Amino acid sequence: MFKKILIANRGEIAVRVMRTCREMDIQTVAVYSEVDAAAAHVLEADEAVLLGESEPSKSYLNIDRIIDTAEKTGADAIHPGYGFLAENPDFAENCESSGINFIGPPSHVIRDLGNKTLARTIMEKAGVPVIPGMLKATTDTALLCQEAEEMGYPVLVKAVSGGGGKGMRVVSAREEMEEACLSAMNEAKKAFGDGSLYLEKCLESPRHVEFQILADRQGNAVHLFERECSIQRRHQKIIEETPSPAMNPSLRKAMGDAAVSAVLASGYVNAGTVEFLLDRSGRFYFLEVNTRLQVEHPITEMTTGIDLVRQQLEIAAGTPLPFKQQDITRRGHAIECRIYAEDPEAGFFPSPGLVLFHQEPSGPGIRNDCGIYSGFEVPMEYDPILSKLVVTAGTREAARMRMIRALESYVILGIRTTIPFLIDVLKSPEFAKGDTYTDFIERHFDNWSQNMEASNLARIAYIVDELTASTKPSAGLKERGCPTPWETLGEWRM
Ligand code: MV4
Repeated sequence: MFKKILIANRGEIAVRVMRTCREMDIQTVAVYSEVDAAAAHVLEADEAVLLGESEPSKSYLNIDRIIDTAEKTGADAIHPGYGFLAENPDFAENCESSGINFIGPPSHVIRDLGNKTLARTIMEKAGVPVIPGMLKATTDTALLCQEAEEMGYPVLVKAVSGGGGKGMRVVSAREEMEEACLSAMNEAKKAFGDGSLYLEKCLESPRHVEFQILADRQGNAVHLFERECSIQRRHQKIIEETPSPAMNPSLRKAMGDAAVSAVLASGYVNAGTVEFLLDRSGRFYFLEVNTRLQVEHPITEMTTGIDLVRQQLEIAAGTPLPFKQQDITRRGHAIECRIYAEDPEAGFFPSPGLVLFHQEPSGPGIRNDCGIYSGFEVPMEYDPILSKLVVTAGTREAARMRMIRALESYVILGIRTTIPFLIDVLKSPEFAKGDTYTDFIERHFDNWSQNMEASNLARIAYIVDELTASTKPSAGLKERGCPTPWETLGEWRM
């Protein structure tokens, strides 16, 4: 096993990876940018190295600096987390040629699966159902228009190097096709340096169901069941759960088998996710493979009892998987809510800044993977995720009620968060029924605003707490350099 691992990431996911390292007696190296000098992942690590200025290209995306830091600190492996360099084949290749173990799949597999038409071809050959559409990408708009005629509208224009909805356009009629192609091409070129496009038949209001997989270097592969991730906004997931309310045993068996076939066909090694779309009639189609540990991995951990980071490290170190498919069982229901520093009343605009007060929920069946603390200043430079609140309970309804209770007792003051929005989604009759589709938020929560009474209660509680000079362990306002009400109110007292 590795002796020392560099975590090339920040925030909650870097902290998450370090916790497993500590349990396995592996030393950890954090890397950070100027603005992150006091970030949670820096405090959690055994040692920490400054990468450079705060903009991502100078810090968390700086391949040369990160490899150099791994060499200088004597780290024998790098865990990339998610985002940043996690699915960059050049980074993985650079690690390989520097003799540092990249904790993820081989670089050539990341590269193959990052090419969406090549991925579709691999899956079709392996007998995995793919969405009807093209297997070759092009920049020729005339060819794309001709293909669309044959396929019939509506079609989806997608970027071959895409993912996450960038360079993607729904086209419902011939008149819009050429313009959609040109704008998608432009966007894809800017985002991925490659404007090649292909077409798929457009599925209407599908569910997003994905399977967690693990594959070792010896050629064994298993799945750890599904996650339902349909509740999202502009391709950013908000709530995930497992099991999927849409699933039944025969569909689960068919999709699980397809996920394992996808893994074996692509030469995949390490932890990964096979994404599917499930249409209203119950047919499923391969969408893409995510070649990383996903944000929503904890719900799989909480229901299967398997530490996915530990499995990633064991696989990377060459250990064969310790279980076979039939050994993997799961229990109960888990839900994850992503808590962002965003203002849900202002179009989910980022809301970075000083966290005045942070108090996590606790109790049975609650886990909070968190990257902030009272007094931490959330920087504006990065993804504004603050924490991932995960609950488990025996049934979906018990998990839903537990999540509402946990969200209602979660206090984050000083910045706007998505907590009040999440509470209303969890309480909605549509969520309670399990009617979760990819257009759920647009359809039911397009113009949401908060019940003022609830929002003021939290603020009043905080002010009373400060005014009564409580003995809470976090530093008071004054210690943090803010004037207290006693200094600003003059001689006036309630
Ligand atoms: C689709 C689709 C419908 N039909 N492809 C969005 C992100 C990208 N990875 C693929 N996406 C979609 N592809 C076909 N042929 C609908 C989506 C989609 C979606 C997929 C997963 C989760 C949320 C989504 C939200 C809107 C659209």
